[in-house]
Amino acid sequence: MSEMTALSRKLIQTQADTISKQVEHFSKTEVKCLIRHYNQLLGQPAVPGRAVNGLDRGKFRSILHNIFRMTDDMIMDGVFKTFDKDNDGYVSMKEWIQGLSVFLRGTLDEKIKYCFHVYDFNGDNYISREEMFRMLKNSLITKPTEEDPDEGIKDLVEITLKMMDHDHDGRLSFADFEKAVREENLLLEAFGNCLPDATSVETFEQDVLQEQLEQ
Ligand SMILES: [Ca+2]
Ligand SMILES: [Ca+2]
Repeated sequence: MSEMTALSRKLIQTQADTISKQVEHFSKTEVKCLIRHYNQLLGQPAVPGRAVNGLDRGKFRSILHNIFRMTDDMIMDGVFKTFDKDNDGYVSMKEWIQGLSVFLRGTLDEKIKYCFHVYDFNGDNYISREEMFRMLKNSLITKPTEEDPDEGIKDLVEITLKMMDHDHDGRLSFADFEKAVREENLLLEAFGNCLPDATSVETFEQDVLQEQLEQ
């Protein structure tokens, strides 16, 4: 074992000690696997003192696309914003692992908060008619033969509001969203897929989190 390897092992150990206290659902060993994987994704070791900011939007999107098979750019931007908690334009190691804990193993409560945040694009704590319209328009394939495809989407927004807007103020608060999803879990991803499908979660768990078994 070279000195460098011993040093980087020590560093990962220290990082894992800190991060595993700040995230739910992962053991310290799993956090170590996630750190190694994050370093691979980043393409260079995240050494303290060196200016490595994290995954930028472009890199983050291609990871979501390649690993979690997401395709919707608008939703992926919302996912980026949700992972990048301190809003510095980069997903740091800690932000990545915290985000993954909801992504891969989140409880329904955590997923409701996460999805609401993804869908609230301007961060004003409401999902507005305009935000719903943009997301639904973006995720639905409208037939080119339709005279005014926007009309159908507007109708869909109104139907959605009728279902989910419990206090009737024409927008969805977190309380509205939470109540609706608790009554009908399928509404969790009502405005677009922002969580990975079961198969890619399973593949990720096998490829990344069970890596230690071979070492
Ligand atoms: Ca950040
Ligand atoms: Ca909003």
